[in-house]
Amino acid sequence: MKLIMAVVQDIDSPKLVAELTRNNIGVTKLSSTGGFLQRGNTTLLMGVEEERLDEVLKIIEKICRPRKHVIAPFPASPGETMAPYPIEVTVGGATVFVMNVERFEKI
Ligand code: 2BA
Repeated sequence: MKLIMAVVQDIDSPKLVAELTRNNIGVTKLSSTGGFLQRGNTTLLMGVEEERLDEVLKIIEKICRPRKHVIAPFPASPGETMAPYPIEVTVGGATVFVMNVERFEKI
C-alpha cells in the first residue's frame, strides 16, 4: 500500500475530492498553508493499493491546473528591505509525495 500526500490549490480541491470519492478512493482533506506564499492550500491524504497508484496520479493531473500568481513586493526576512518589484510564480498543478505504508489497519 502507498500513501499519497498531495498539496493542491484550494480552488481545485472540491472537484478533485469529488472525483476521487466517485472512484472509491479514500481521501482525507487537510487545510494547509504554503510556506512561500503564506496562502491557504489543501493537503490530501490518500491510502491506495499499489495497483491504483497511477490511476490516482492521473486523476490529480487531470484536475489540478498550474496557475500564475503575482505577489507584491515583500521583505525577505524581518528587518530586510522590500524586493523592489512584483514576482510571478507558477503554483501547481500539484505537489505530490508517494510513501510506502508499512502497516494499515482500521480498528
Ligand atoms: P508555497 O510554499 O506557498 O509555494 C507556492 C509557489 O511559490 C510554488 O509552487 C513555487 O512556484 C513558488 N516557490 C516556492 N518556494 C519558492 C522559493 N523559495 N523561491 C521562489 N519561488 C518559490 P509549487 O512548487 O507548485 O508549490 C505549491 C505548494 O506546494 C507550496 O506552496 C507548498 O505548500 C507545497 N510544496 C511545494 N514543494 C514542497 C516540498 N518540497 N515540501 C513540502 N511542500 C511543498
